[in-house]
Amino acid sequence: ASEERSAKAERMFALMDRFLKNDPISLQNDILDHVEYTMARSRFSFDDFEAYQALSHSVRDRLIERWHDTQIYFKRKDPKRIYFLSLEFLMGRSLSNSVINLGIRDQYAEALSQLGFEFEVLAEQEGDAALGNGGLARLSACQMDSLATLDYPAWGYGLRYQYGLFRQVIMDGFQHEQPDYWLNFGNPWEIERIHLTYPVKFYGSVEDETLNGEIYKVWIPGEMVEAVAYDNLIPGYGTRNTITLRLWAAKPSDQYDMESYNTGDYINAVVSRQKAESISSVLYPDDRSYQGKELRLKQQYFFVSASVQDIIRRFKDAHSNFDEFPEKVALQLNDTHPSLAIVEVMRILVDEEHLDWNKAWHIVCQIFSFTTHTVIAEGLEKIPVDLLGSLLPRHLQIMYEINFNFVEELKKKIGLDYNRLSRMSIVEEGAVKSIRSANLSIVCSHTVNGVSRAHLELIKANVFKDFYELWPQKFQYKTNGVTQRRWIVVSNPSLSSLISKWLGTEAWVRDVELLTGLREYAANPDLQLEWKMVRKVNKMRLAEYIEAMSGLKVSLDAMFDVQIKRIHEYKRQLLNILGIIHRYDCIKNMEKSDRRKVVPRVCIIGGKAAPGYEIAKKIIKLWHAVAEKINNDSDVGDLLKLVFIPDYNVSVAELVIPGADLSQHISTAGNEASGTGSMKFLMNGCLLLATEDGSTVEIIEEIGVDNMFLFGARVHDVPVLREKGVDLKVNLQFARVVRMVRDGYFGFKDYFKSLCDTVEVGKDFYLLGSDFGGYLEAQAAADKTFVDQEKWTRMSILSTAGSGRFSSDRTIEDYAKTWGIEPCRCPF
Ligand code: 6GP
Repeated sequence: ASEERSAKAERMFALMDRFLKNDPISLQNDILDHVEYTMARSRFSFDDFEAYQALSHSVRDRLIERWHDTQIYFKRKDPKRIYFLSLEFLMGRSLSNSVINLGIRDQYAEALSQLGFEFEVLAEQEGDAALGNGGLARLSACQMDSLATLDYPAWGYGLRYQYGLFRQVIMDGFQHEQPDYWLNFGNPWEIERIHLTYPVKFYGSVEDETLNGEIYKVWIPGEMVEAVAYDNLIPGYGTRNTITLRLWAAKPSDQYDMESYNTGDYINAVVSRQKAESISSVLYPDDRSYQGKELRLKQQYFFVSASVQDIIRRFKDAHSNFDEFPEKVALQLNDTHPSLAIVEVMRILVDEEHLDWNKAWHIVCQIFSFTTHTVIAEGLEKIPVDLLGSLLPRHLQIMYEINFNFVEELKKKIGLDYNRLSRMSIVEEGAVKSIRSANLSIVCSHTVNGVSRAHLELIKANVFKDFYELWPQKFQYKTNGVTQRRWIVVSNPSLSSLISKWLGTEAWVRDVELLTGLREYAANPDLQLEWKMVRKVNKMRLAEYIEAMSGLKVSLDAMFDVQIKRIHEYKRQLLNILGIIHRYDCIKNMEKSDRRKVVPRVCIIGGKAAPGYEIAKKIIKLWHAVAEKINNDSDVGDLLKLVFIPDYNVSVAELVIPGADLSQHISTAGNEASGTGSMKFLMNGCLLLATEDGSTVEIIEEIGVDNMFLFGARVHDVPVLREKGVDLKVNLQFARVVRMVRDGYFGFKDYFKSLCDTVEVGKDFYLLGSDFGGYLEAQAAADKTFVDQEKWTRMSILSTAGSGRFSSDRTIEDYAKTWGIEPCRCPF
């Protein structure tokens, strides 16, 4: 038998003695083969979409080769692995990013052009994978790119939602939501692993079982579903390493439910079985409020349980002693959403692997690291105990036991300070008894990370003060970053070539600190000229998009002023609108001869409001109402134009960011945990108009306060200003613009009333009134600088030059130390 096996193996190796080739002819053959055999279209007749699909499959084949090699190499080397658990990943499109990371973009472009296709046109066929809401989810995607590029042995784990983030449609200026059934046309970027499944249990009861004289807890589930793995391959840049993002989909379980139905209602029995799939059907579109919904809790446990089972299975393939677990496994909790993983590991170690409690607890305490992405206590998750007890009865028992031990220890340290004990308890007693996911995560993790230095200071002083005082060494920060591969190389190829030309190397794509080398040429007229050309072409691209989308023609000489992000009161899109109304008002009241001095602006905004967030939806409507008036005012013409970019997502960002002159990051100080949009603009040489909030504090350190337009209250001013309020008599400009909206100058008087109320004296929680003056001054400074194009371009070059620290490569290097992992580079 063994002879037979080795003969077979040899035959296999003989067949697989080559890798796929990347010369244009081989690429063409592969693409056409996929047209014919995968798409089942004739190679003599296929359209752009089919060409895109075939192209993707040929790229995927190349990814698979590297992925296999990487996985085999990891298995052989058996390094400590990092498992990144996140309920959301905003991956966007895969095609361009993959071919750039594989280093075969030009070969593909050539191959396609000989077939009569254009790479860019085909790339536009791809839809976005929008399995996330906003900053947190896009950060996860950037970090996956860096983990692969830096050769870390990493796995991402998440949920394969059938419906991603809703599509935003604007009708009469109002937001409507449409389902994003993104898998409709198939997804060539994922690999379905039909045999890689785990059972996930829900409901039921817990019973005692005696085994060899010991009593163990056994969970008898009331429902069981199957988790099926879908692997998405994440290639590194400049390395063979290709890692896995494993997303789980829910399927009805065969193990549990295969007994025949004898109810006579066969059809309904099958239909109700099918309901299992609903667990992974839809992403919750609300990024900051926790609603205590059963389906959400099911989603969290479903993905966590499958992931933990997979991780333990992989560990047991190579090890038999759980003492080695912390040497081989690190788990990262991306916010509190995956915090049930802690309890799931405890449950498996104690109930299934039969480790004693203390030993299991000792292991758990060494493997988890937790990152929080918010600043406000109201944003923290709380799971009602009743809900948890019914859905996951054994987990509730384990949480109680962890909490009991924790509180006992705590009493020894701080005494019987009942207020503090009750604040720190994992269990919140109150009208609705709940589990505080954040407290659970802090108690059980070895590290608690903030996402910027300012964010860490805030959580130390506010939401997690008690814990910080108890365990100061646990609290750290890892400033967020974004990947320069997607946010410069993919989205702004001309800037990318220009940078490489002036630095004399492409090495910055892996070693982004090299961008500082641009500083010495910031005033060089030749670079300035080329820089301006590149920026102009990008503006042209954006202007074409705007015209195609809205019919509006915008002038390329105008300053393109952009604010794109989720719509939130704290992000103050309303401040932006009120500033525009003020600008409009000034233009209208100006002598005609003075209008020549006005710097023309195209104000662009984009972003989604959570479907149930009324005020955010009113902000969107106000933008449209103001745009309607201004854009149709012939008196104003090109001096001021307003554009709303609907359905803002990753691929739209890739188009908008390179074309922006100015971008706004104007949250009330103390509210934006970090902010990552600003980093993308910075890399692309867009100037920032910003408040000193979140990561902006660190951006100032890198590029200098003179290279941006800063304004507004600082964190420590905020409580004072809230207390004091602004006197609207003093702040006449603000009072006037709010009054214009209130009085129905833009129509919809009744509808906008509640929106205007949010900024009335005494209620203006986000301090639009007190920051208004500073905001207008910063805008005026931007206008003044824009007239001096030499200065503007120098500032723009210096922005890119100073953006290196905000690469997710640096973020991941920071995390790697915390996780205790080392690179594991697959040899070529
Ligand atoms: C966001 C933060 O608001 C943003 O400031 C930060 O840059 C980003 O996370 C990444 O750390 N938070 C979320 O998206 C969120 O859902 C619960 O927080």
